[in-house]
Amino acid sequence: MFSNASNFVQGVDSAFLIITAISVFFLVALTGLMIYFVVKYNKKKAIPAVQIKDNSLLEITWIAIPMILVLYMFYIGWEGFIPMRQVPKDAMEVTAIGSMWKFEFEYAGNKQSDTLVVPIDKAVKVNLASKDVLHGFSVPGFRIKEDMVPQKKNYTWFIAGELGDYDIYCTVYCGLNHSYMMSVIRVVSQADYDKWIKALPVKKVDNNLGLKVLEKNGCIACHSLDGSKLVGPSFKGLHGSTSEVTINGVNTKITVDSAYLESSIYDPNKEIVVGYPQGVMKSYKGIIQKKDVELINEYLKTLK
Ligand SMILES: [Cu+2]
Repeated sequence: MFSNASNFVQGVDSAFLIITAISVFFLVALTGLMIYFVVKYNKKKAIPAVQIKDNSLLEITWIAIPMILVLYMFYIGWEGFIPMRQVPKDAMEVTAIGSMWKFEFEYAGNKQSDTLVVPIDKAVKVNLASKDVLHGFSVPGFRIKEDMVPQKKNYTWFIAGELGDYDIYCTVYCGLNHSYMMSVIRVVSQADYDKWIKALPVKKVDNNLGLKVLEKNGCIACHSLDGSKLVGPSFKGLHGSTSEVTINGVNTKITVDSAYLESSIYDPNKEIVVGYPQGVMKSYKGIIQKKDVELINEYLKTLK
């Protein structure tokens, strides 16, 4: 009756079905009774109203039955939820990192992938982290959903029971391109997984200090490193390029050099690149030190 996509499908779906069935029963019963009384006690029939004295049996019944029902609904939810927080000791660990606006997955041995590939029938613990703002890690096919919170450790886990691809969505509104923040869990056989992980290249460790400053201050949430246009101009090829900026309402062509970049970090609204809105970026005076601005400049020179 239930899909075998993950070990949580049965618990979540049965709780959902039972709660839906109880709700539908009461919807039909209460609506039916309401219509019956409207007809039966219609004013045109002029049945005189009678005062009713308290009825203990009736009162106990209408308190006890709903109480048992809501406690039961709590219980089946609780029973389905508790295993989601209890990761088996032999689970394989992967770290999922959310950032504006993509998911990345880090495997042991400093390997990284955009798709979460996992072996079938094996417990997988997914450590959840965020580089910038709140993101969500939701896999509807597996019935799991957890937040990725900056500066906080969170996790989820599952055992995939069927081969195939399952969508991952970010379920926390995280800015402009939130709706594009998706990825896939690919469930493969253990042999295919071993082959895949072996072929996955080891991530190059980027020791560039300037990049670290940009990451730490959240700069690359708005300025891409690959040339794509986000909230602000991309950093790619920026250093040394010619740019048209608006200064006090007048458009001027300037060369992007270290001095211009420093002024853009400390006084971002003085010169606005044509085509971008005014007042979006705050000043980083007192937040990014001068020596760090120099590191940024050194890094941007390499980003051709
Ligand atoms: Cu997101």
